[in-house]
Amino acid sequence: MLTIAREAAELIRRHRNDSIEIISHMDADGVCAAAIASTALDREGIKHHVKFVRMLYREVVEQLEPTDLTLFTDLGSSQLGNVREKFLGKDIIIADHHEPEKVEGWPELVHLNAPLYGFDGVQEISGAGMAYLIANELGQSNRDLSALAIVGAIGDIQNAWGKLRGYNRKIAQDGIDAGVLEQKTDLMLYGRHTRSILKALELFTDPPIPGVSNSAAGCISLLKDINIPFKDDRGLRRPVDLTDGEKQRLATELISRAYMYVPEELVQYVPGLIIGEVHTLLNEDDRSTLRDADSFATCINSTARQEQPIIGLEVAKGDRGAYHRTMLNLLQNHRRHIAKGMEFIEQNELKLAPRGYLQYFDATGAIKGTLVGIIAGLTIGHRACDPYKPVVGVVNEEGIAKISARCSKLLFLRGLDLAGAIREAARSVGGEGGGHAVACGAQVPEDKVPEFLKKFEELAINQLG
Ligand SMILES: [Mn+2]
Repeated sequence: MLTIAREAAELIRRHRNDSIEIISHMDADGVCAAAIASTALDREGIKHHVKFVRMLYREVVEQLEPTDLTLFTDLGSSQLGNVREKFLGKDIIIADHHEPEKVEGWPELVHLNAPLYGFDGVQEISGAGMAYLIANELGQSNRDLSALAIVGAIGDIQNAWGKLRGYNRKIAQDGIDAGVLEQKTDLMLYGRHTRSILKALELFTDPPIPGVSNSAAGCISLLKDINIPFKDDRGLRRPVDLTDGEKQRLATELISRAYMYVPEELVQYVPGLIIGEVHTLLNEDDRSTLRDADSFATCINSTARQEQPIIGLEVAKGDRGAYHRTMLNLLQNHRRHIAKGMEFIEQNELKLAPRGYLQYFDATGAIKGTLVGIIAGLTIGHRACDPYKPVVGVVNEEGIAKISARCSKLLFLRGLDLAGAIREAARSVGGEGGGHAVACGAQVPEDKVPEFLKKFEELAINQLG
C-alpha cells in the first residue's frame, strides 16, 4: 500500500505546476482527509482547489470537471464505475478506505484503497488515514498531520472498541512521536475539556447508567457518595480536572451501576465503553473544543452537516481566527437544531417494526434529513427508548425516504453490523444504503418504507442469532 502512496505522491509532484483539484467526502473524516492533503500540497507550494460532495452519484460525477490531476479522498472507490465514465484516461488519485466497486481501473488511475491491499477499512484506517499515507510520502515533515488522521478515524467511529486498531495505531504513534498527540486510558466522558463533570455524566448514555444518565440531581449525589467535589475555587471541575484516584472511584461506580440494568449477554462489554483510550491534540488550548479528538471530530462534523465543510476545512488546516469563530457558531446552531429535533422525540412515541425489535420514528416535516441520524443516536439514550434495540429514523423528502439507523455500541460489540443490514435491506427495495456498524443510513422510495423496515429488522435479528 505504501508503494501506491509513493506513486500518488510522485504523480502529485509531476503535476506541481498544473491545475489540481481535491474532491472529498462531506463528513468529518472527509474534511480531515482534505485538510491533510491540502496542507501537504500547500507545504510543497502546489496550488489546488478543494471541493466536497456527499456521494459520487452518477449525476454528481457528471457535474465534475476533470482538471490536470484530481485527488479523491474518502470517496471514489465504491463508486468507481461512475468515476470511470467521466475520468477514464485522466490522471486521478483515489485515497479511500471504503469497499471498492469491482470495476476495472485505467492506467492513469492511482487507486490507494485500504481493502484492496488487505487492510480493514472499517476498523483500521479511515479516509483521513489514507490521505495521511500520501502526505507522509510527500514529506517527513507532514508527520504532524497524523493528529488529523486520528480525528478523521474517530469521526468515522473507528474507536468503537474503546481503542484504535491496526494501522490507526501506527498513525497515532506518529502523532505521539511528533509531539502533537497524546494517547492514554481514561474515562470516556464526552467533553473532557469543555464540559463540567456533572454535565458530562448526565449526558453519558451508552450504556445508560441508572440514576446518572439524564439525571442532573443523580449526578450530584453520585459524586457526593464517592467523595468527588464537582467544583473547586476555580469553578466547576471538568473530567480532565479529576485526579487519577477520583477517576478510578468514578469508573468503578459507573461500571457497577451500569451492570444493574444491562442484559446479561452484554455485561462483559460494559467496562470497554466506560474506560478506554482518549486522544488529546497537544497543540490546542486546554479549554478548546478542539483539544479532544472526539470533540474535534464533532466540530468538523457540524460544519459538514450544515453544508459548510469549507469552514471545517480551514479550521482543520489551522485557522483559529474568523473560520474558527464561524465554526463555533455553526456548532451552536447545530446543537439548537438537535434540541429542536429532540422535542419531537419527547412528544411522539417510538413505533415498533413488525417483530418488535426495531424501534423507529417518522419525523417527516419536523426534522431535516441531514439530522435524522444524530437524533436517532440521541434517542438511544432517551428514557422512552429501549437502549438495547436499534433505533431507526425516517424523514420523507420529495418522494425519497431518508433513513438513519443507530444502535448502542454494546450491540455492535456483540456482533450487530447495522451497515451491512441496511445496505441489503435498502437494495432489496430499490434503494441504497451503507455507513458504519453503529451508525448508518439509506435512501429508499417513500412508499417502500414499511417493506424496508420489515427486511431490515429481519436481517438485524438474524445477525445476533
Ligand atoms: Mn471515511
